[in-house]
Amino acid sequence: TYETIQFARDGGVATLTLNRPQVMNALSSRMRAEICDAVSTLSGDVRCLVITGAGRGFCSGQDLTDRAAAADLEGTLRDEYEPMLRAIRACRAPVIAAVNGVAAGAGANLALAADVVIAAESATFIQAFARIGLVPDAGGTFIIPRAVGAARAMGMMLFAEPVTARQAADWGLIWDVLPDEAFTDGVAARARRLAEGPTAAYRAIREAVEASFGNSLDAQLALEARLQGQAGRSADFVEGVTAFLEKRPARFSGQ
Ligand code: T3D
Repeated sequence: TYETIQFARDGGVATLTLNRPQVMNALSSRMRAEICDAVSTLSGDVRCLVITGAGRGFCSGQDLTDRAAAADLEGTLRDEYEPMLRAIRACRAPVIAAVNGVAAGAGANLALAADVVIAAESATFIQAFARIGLVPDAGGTFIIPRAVGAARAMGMMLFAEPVTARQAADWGLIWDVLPDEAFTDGVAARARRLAEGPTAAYRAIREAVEASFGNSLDAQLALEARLQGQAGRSADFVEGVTAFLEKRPARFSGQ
């Protein structure tokens, strides 16, 4: 059982809730280990993972209460943050970050590591690091410039001010914004939708998009051909085409 997160199942959807609301779900060492464990041991019948926060915040980043004296940040990143982020990027199921409130520092970048980010209208994203004399980490300097370009990435990182959910969506940093009152139901509907989808194809889509930033066109076309070869041999492709021809919704197994 977990101390710092809650983990719940509802059909094919698993929800991981960061659960230290008294500190805006700040990331402790224990929380990183628990996230890593929950994400990397997902059972095969989970077909969508939602990560969200308890209370009014999503995640305030590194727990600063144990950082007053100089700490081994390099070691913490390598041994604790990296495995957590890699576990999310390697998750068998598509990952939705449901950003219910402020996402600051590594908390923002944890959200941005998800496949799809959906934020409540009142949520904000803060690259808070420079406020305390640090450098954005947890993948932020990789993901953010690719998503929004260097000018906006630098502005976010140097000024370290809140970017609203609406602004983040307009910039292409996140996928969607929902009104606060429609957030829970809207996220649940989207999670169910992904949980009924072609899970293996979703993984291949993630692989292709991720690889695209480092690939030449030739290499990317070759990767697409290989991944499509795989998808073309899947049960879900047969079902997708059959359902289309029979004019009915597809019933994907995720295989
Ligand atoms: O290993 C390493 O250290 C390297 C890795 C670094 C990664 C990082 O993430 S560095 C960046 C760390 N995070 C921050 O700098 C953000 C700090 N928090 C804030 O700026 C603000 O709290 C928020 C913008 C997130 C929210 O502001 P607000 O006004 O809505 O709430 P609040 O009153 O500031 O926070 C509520 C409580 O949570 C408060 O405690 P209190 O006064 O009720 O007892 C606050 O101290 C606590 N809290 C918020 N963030 C953290 C925290 N406690 C510990 N660590 C936090 N990160």
